[in-house]
Amino acid sequence: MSYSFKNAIIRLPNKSIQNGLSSQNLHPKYEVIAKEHSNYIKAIKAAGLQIKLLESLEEYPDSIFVEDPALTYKSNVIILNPFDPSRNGEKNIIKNEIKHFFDNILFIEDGFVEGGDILNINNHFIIGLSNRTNKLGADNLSKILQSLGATVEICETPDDILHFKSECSIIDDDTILVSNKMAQLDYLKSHYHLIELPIGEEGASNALRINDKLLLPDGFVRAEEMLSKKYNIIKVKVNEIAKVDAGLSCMSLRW
Ligand code: CIR
Repeated sequence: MSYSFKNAIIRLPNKSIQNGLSSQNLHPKYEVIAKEHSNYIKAIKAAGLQIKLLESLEEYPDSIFVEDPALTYKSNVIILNPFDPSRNGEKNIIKNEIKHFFDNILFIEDGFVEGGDILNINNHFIIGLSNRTNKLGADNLSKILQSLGATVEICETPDDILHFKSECSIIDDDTILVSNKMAQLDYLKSHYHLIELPIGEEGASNALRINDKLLLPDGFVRAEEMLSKKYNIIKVKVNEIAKVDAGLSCMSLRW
């Protein structure tokens, strides 16, 4: 199952996060990020994962978002190629931190791909083309994943959504939680059961299913109402983290 995990890598927050990339030019406060991050760690532990904590990296403002420079699949780790120059160097650091946990390490050498654009459902991957992931990168990742036995579909990410997964998440084997914009994608509509969140609650669509728990961004009353009947929800506040366009999935790498 694509949400059955035992381990997670999480990077401790850095003070320079206040200068992280932000589409709205916002500057989150380190102290508030640190509090949200520490609650995030508690939630990941409550979902049953062993956590390997990585040292913070002041020279990379967005480096707590460890999902973007690497992808895990079975006993493999694929080092990706982040598009933004301020983030690209993260890949060389995480490579050395993560390689010991996997049998096989592979690399995207040409083209750009960020982990936020990769949705994994069992042995299938959807790669979203975005301002961060281009066709060359997606094609190269697709070749690697297929060589490992996976199937791949490449889709467009709707305009003005940073990453494909910014507004969708796997919450069951055949079920994807989506914002209204993501619900319009033909590929998703025709292949999966979609749970569409109301307009105004897009922020809840980057949820994180881990084992029998569903981590849900706090503050989305209707999303909670819709999901709490079926899912065992842990609410996690990410208001400050959202100022740098990030959410729950990007702060850990799971396997
Ligand atoms: C960035 O723009 O790269 C960071 N400020 C946010 C990255 C969020 N990553 C993700 O959703 N996978």
